[in-house]
Amino acid sequence: RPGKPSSSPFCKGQSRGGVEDGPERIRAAGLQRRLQQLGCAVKDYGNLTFEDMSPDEPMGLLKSVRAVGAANQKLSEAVRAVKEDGHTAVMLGGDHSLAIGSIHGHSAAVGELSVVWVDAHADINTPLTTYTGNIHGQPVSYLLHELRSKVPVLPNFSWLKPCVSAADVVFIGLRDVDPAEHYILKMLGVKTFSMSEVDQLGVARVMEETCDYLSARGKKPIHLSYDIDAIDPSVAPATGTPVVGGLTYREGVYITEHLCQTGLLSAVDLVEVNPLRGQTEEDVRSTVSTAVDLLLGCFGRVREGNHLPDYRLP
Ligand code: DIR
Ligand code: MN
Ligand code: MN
Ligand code: MN
Repeated sequence: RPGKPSSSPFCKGQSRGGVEDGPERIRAAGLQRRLQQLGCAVKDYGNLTFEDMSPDEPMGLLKSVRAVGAANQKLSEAVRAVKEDGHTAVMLGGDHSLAIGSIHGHSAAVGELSVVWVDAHADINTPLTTYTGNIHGQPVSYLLHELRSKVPVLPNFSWLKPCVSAADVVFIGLRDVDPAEHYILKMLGVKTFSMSEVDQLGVARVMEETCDYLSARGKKPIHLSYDIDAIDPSVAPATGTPVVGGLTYREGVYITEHLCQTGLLSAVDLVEVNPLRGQTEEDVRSTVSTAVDLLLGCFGRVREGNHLPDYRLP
């Protein structure tokens, strides 16, 4: 299974520095070697570099619009190229505004997608409903056909056309949803499994229902957009907007194992690892190590153990 990490050290979709250092920490934890041990052919496309867009004056509340738009245009092209080469794309962030380019590029290469969004937050504010102005709280609204008329054209975003249908998206792990976001989710009838449903159903049933729901509309390639803040801050504290009451390590990994088994996982984002937000080095290590394990789960690592097909006893 070829896996192709590329990374996007980009932080301007939110206001806390440090998240641009996530990719290097995830690499340093041995992601490439450990994917190779699973039998994956891995190519690291390296870090994308982003031009300075200053002055990038706020538009109303919206921060760093031009930088976010330009970065996502570049990322979209990069992900599209990886997919057109026939590989599974891995995008290491960086903040979650990067899902705009990642999902757009993925869809440009393969067509209609199913999107599984694992996050404490719904990231579906529009430029008009946001009260933080951070675009990492908005990427889903930019991508949905149904919200086209609710998202004004912004500078450096004219390349972006909505490419995902609301019925092809499932959210898992929600526990911090703004009123306008909740209204949008209900209005569009988006499938969500908040932490309440994870508690009620258990993660196994959540994943079964997720896959049944998505496959009822046809087996489309799956884009997994994984925000590390979906995981409980006791395990993954080094992130910009931690929220108590999150997924356990085991629930978090189970999601990736189940999606891997569908054979449809086509691209993965792993975002919002922020080494500067840990109180201690152990906080950062635990967060990064969880991120690596989530990615390994996406590429076939199972907890019962793995061996390569050509393994022989000595
Ligand atoms: C909030 C927080 N809903 C916002 N969102 C976050 O800024 O729109 N997303 N932290 O990751
Ligand atoms: Mn997010
Ligand atoms: Mn989040
Ligand atoms: Mn399934």
